Amino acid sequence: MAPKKVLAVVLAGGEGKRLMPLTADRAKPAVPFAGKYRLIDFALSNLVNSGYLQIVVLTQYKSHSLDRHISETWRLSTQLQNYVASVPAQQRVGKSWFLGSANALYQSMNLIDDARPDIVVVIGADHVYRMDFSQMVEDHIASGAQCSVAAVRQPLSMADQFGVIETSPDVPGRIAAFVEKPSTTPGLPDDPDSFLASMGNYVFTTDALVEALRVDAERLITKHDMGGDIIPYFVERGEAAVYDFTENVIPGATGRDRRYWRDVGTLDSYYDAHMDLISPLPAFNLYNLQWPIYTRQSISPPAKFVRGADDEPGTAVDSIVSNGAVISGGTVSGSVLAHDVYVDAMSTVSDSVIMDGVHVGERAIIRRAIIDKFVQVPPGATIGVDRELDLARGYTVTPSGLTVLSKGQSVRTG
Ligand code: ADQ
Repeated sequence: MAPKKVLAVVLAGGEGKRLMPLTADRAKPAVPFAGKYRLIDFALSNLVNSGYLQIVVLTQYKSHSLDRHISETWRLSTQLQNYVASVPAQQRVGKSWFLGSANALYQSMNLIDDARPDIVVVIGADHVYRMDFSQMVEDHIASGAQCSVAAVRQPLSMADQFGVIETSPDVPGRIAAFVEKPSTTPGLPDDPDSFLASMGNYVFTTDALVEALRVDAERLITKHDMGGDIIPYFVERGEAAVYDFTENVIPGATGRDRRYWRDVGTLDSYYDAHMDLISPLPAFNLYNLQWPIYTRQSISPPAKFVRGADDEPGTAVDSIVSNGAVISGGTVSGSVLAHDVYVDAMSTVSDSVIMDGVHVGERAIIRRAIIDKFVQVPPGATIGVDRELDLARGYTVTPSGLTVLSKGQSVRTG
């Protein structure tokens, strides 16, 4: 059988309200992650490592830093007709911007017409994981379905954040019911505390997808949403199959890392995903170079650890420290430091995510915090030490007690 031609579409236009203030100034897929990446690097690396090199990224909301990152980082060989193209909303169909994720695809139908693929792989851009999509495509073709939905088990308490899949008792692998973000759902027969969640990654047979988008566009009652409208359309017709993520095999992935998938749509899950990186045997292994995660190469010099003004050594333990960081005295623990972070003498940074260019002044204390780029923490300042004080100073404090500072936010002392 001739190999199928595959076009990959990355949905990257969502607003990411639950990641505010990190998304105040950038699209969610452009949010920095793990010191040197942007969230979209995981989706794009997975596609490229799967062998899919014709990729369009549909953008809309505050897409400048996302577009810049894609054009600077993701240049594939155009001579071989390979590309990662960032495509903004263009009002090609009527005068509206993208009304939902399905409408983003509908308005971008010209890209499908141009590429003439047999199969369209549609994925989100806000998850941390490794996945070989070619295995899902093979499964899709073998199943005879028109649409396949990648699925992973999640705890029952999270049903309201995901599409919930019920499989058919009669036809193995078929989806019998799909409900987008229900308030509750029953547990699985063999695992009553879990349900089967859609990962927001889909494989479609091209003609069927085009028809589904056309039908959706003409409907009066629709949110033009992939999870809310397009997947239920295929399920109602008995044409949707489930793809079990735990069957996916990644070279070099072992232990817990083999099944790692995390939605980083909230500040707490974004923080937790960072903490998953830093233990000696991490839940997610960035160091598996058999399935590399690609990103932009920085020109920053190597990280440096030196004695501070008090002659005490600068240290970092159970932490990731990126290029350009200088730990000049001070103690860093359980944290992820991005490029060009400066930590001054007698300060402590613990259990925190610190982004590019942040300067931590002498004797400052930072605990359980996410600090966006270029924040200058003055000497003696505290962040994450006193919840009421943090709120009074205008910082974001999550229900679980994380303190979050936005890009360049000014920090007051006293
Ligand atoms: P959500 O992630 O909540 O749930 P959504 O907000 O539509 O769904 O985002 C999905 C992807 O589409 C994201 O990458 C987002 O950036 C993008 N997107 C959203 N609106 C867009 C628009 N107008 N234009 C372009 N891109 C847009 C989805 C599924 C669930 C599934 C979870 C898994 O709907 O069924 O369980 O993903 O996290």
